[in-house]
Amino acid sequence: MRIDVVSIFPSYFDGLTLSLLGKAQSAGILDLRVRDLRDWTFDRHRTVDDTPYGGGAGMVMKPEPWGLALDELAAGSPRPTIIFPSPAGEPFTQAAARDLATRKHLVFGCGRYEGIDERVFEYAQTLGEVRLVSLGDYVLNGGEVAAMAMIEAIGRLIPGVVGNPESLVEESHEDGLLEYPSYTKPALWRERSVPDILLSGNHGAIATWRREQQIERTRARRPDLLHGD
Ligand code: 6GU
Repeated sequence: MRIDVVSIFPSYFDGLTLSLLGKAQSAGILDLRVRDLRDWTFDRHRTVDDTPYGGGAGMVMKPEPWGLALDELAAGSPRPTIIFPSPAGEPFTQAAARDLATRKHLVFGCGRYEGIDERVFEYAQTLGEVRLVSLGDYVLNGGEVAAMAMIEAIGRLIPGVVGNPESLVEESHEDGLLEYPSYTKPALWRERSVPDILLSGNHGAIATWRREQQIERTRARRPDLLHGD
């Protein structure tokens, strides 16, 4: 998979060279390219923002650098998926990550300030499938941290990135429930013991207990997941 990122703070993404996604890049499974939006500006100050038409607080990202960036990154790619992280977008979920992990080419456009000129989103639809995607109901200063979270969630679902594919199955959200609790040695630690059932060797009973734990935790912490609301 190829992933292009456009940002005015490309060094945010340095962390993605670490760990699993770094290995995936060295192995040629993931081709991640981070670009500075200012590379598509031509004035002395490399200006990417301007005041909003109609007035109001803050600044808006100018359309011209975005248009040139998207033209260059989409060139030769048959309709890439173009993702703009935005608190006004659709929710990013594990199902969305699974879907996006099947794409050949993703482009992340990271906005800052009060956002990007609305015409950029319209224009981007002429080049690919455009998605505005939100991490949740809170506000970040820009799309960078959100894009990194999405790239990590998507990247680990690309076949070959996570060494043992079974470890992808029994995780929170993969089956619509939160994950069951995990324990390791020692069996007694600071007067706290591991649940007896896990030491019983009865794999059927362990599977049943884990499922009960998943349901109980989901009821307590995320009842919305059980009721479909
Ligand atoms: Cl995707 N972007 C920004 N700027 N803030 C957010 C977000 C995204 N998701 C939640 N808050």
